Amino acid sequence: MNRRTFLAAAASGAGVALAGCFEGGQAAGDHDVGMTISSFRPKELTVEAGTAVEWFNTSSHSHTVTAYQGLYPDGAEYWASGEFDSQDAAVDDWQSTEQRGKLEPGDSYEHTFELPGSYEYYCIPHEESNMVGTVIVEEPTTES
Ligand SMILES: [Cu+2]
Repeated sequence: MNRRTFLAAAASGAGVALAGCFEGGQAAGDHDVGMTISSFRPKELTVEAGTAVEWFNTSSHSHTVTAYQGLYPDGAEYWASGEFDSQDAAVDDWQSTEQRGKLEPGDSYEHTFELPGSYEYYCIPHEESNMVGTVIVEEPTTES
C-alpha cells in the first residue's frame, strides 16, 4: 500500500492510523479489535511496538480483555481491562460485585504495547467458548 492509499484508509477512523496493520473488514470504525458474542475480531492482530490498541465491545454481551499471566514478553507488565496487576486479580474482580474489568456493550479498553513479542489474552466469562486472542508486536520498521 502506498502512502496515499494508507492515508485514505486512515481517514475512516482516527485509530486506524495508530493501529497500522489490519486484517481487512474484520475491524471497523475507530477500534482495532471488536467483539462478537464469544470471540474477538480479529482474533490475531499485528502491530508495531509503541502502538496503542483499542478493543471495543461491538457485541450485545459483556466481556473482558484479560492477559494470560506470563504469556507476554519478558519485561512487559501484566495487562487487562480494569488495569489489574495479575490474572488472579482480574479473575477475583470478575467474581466480585465490582467487576472493574468488565466491558459492557459499547465500552472500550486501550493498551499500548511497547515490547516486541506475542501477547496472549482471553475473555474471562467466555474462555470456555474459546474467546481468546493474540496481539503480535513487531519491531518498528524504518520507512524509506
Ligand atoms: Cu466474552
